[in-house]
Amino acid sequence: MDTTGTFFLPPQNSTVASDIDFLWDFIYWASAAFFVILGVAIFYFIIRYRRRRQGELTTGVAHNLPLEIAWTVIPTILIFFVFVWGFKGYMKLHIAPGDSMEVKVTGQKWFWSFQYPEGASTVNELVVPVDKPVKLLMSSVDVIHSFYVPNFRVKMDVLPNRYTELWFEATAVGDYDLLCTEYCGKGHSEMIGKVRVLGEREFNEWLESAGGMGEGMTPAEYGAQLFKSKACNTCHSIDGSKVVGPSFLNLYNTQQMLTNGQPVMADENYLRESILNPQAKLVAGYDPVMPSYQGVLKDQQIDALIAYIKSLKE
Ligand code: HEC
Ligand SMILES: [Cu+2]
Repeated sequence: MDTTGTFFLPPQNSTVASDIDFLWDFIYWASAAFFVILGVAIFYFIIRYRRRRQGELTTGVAHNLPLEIAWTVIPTILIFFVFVWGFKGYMKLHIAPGDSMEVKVTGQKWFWSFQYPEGASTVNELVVPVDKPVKLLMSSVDVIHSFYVPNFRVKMDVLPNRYTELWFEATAVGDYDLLCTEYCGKGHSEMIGKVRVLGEREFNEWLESAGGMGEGMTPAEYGAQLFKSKACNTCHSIDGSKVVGPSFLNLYNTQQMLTNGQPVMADENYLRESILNPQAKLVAGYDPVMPSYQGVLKDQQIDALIAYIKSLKE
């Protein structure tokens, strides 16, 4: 893929950019070529067939079938090519691949905000992984805005009371301009954001550390929410009653008896290990049925669950 900018636009950094530029260039150069051909022909005819003498008559040619056919068929073929190529590109641009990552975009006077399904949220900075399709579900809370990333060659209006969609797949790591291209009031020209494309690993690290998870909550409150949303509550109680697994009430910093007869202190490291590798230390009197949450919970979520367990004291 070409990574140098064109005369009109910055480098192509998405999977659709080269197709779009190709069609644009085709229309541009076809127009330029016909402009020159027609201009030259007009001047040639003006001079060649000018009236030289008083009373001179123009030649009697009124019709030329081959010429008529040529200037009907050639433009038709060109326009048909533009239509087919354009329609293919239109479909590609408007149907996001099924495995797209989805981000909710909100346009507002005069900034952009982004909400990730994992809970993170950012303002004026859309962080995405490279080489992965990203689908944006967009709406506005006030007037019409328009989401435009020149490097990706994608643009879509963002409307109040309705969702619009846009997708792209970035092909290079880097920071790209994000502009509002619908005049939306006095701060319109300040409505500038950035798309930050990261490598897959860096993106996952970013997502993990993005302060958005459990935003506005204390770690223990966020942990209480995860206790339900991650289904810990199907096997653990918080009122001291024994269910499938031990209760979390008064668990922190107490001695637990393991199946191998060894006592263990339920400190932070033990709680962490119990969540990531439950079979490593089995609590006496229980079956080894707890699933591992390795790869399911992010570090920050494990911290929140531990904070929640610590808060369950009588
Ligand atoms: C399918 C049932 C089940 C689910 C779901 C489950 N656990 Fe467990 N858990 C158990 C059982 C059974 C034990 C005791 C045996 C053992 O140590 O693995 C246990 C043990 C534990 C322990 C050690 C308790 C102690 O008394 O020492 C912790 C901490 C724990 N689970 C946390 C969690 C968290 C956090 C979640 C949710 C993210 C969760 N569990 C989901 C069944 C479950
Ligand atoms: Cu705007």
